[in-house]
Amino acid sequence: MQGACLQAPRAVLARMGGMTTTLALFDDPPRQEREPLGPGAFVLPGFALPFVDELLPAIRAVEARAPFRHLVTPGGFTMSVALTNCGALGWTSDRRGYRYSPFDPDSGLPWPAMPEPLALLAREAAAKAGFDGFAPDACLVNRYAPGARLSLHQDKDEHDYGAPIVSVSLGMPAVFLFGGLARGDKTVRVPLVHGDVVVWGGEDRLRYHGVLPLKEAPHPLLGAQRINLTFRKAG
Ligand code: MD3
Ligand code: FE
Repeated sequence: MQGACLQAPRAVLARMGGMTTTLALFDDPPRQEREPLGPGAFVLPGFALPFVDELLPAIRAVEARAPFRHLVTPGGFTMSVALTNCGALGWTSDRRGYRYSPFDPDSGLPWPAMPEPLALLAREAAAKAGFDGFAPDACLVNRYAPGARLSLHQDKDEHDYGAPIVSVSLGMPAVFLFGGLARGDKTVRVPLVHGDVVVWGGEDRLRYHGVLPLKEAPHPLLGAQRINLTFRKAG
């Protein structure tokens, strides 16, 4: 729903003829088209909603060729988030390290091509946040079941930090943690719902970030899961 909101419902004070009355609002106030999180980071609430009918079948087609898997980190931990990729490059991890590769290590085949509706959404969202000409070569697809989380990290396996990252949230809501350039910096919590897009670039590109453990709150279209697409210029 386009009018869904970041803030909790709240009471609003209205002045009527010298009297102040409290109106309990049942609807959340409308969110702005573009909410800055930092000098180069913007939430675009509901920006992906007009694309969803095309995104879901495209994601299912990717998943059919490159199934979701739980990667192992170099430290030996199995990630609670399941991942697949599409595009020329895909991100993978094993005991040897993290890397982008043109091949799916499970099948030995190239990753599925980036479906056109996904590439178009990424390009339009980046432009809306002031990054014209974004041409991603990698799309990581993360799938969260209830309880899955992503601990605080930086995205620095890409070659060109000049390009932004575009993130699309689908399905169950999540609370995103947005930190600073050092791991210990304070974090702000950003609730993200189905259809929200976030664009991170410029001086915010290397900020630490993570996702709190997902609460069980089944979504009408996607059930008990959250899917996050992140578009990157990796090569
Ligand atoms: C902030 N995924 O896959 S994308 C990831 O919801 C990842 O699945 C999260 O972090 C998810 O690496 C959130 C949001 C994101 C991506 C890149 C960033 C936030 C960022 C780079 C700088 C600052
Ligand atoms: Fe990340």
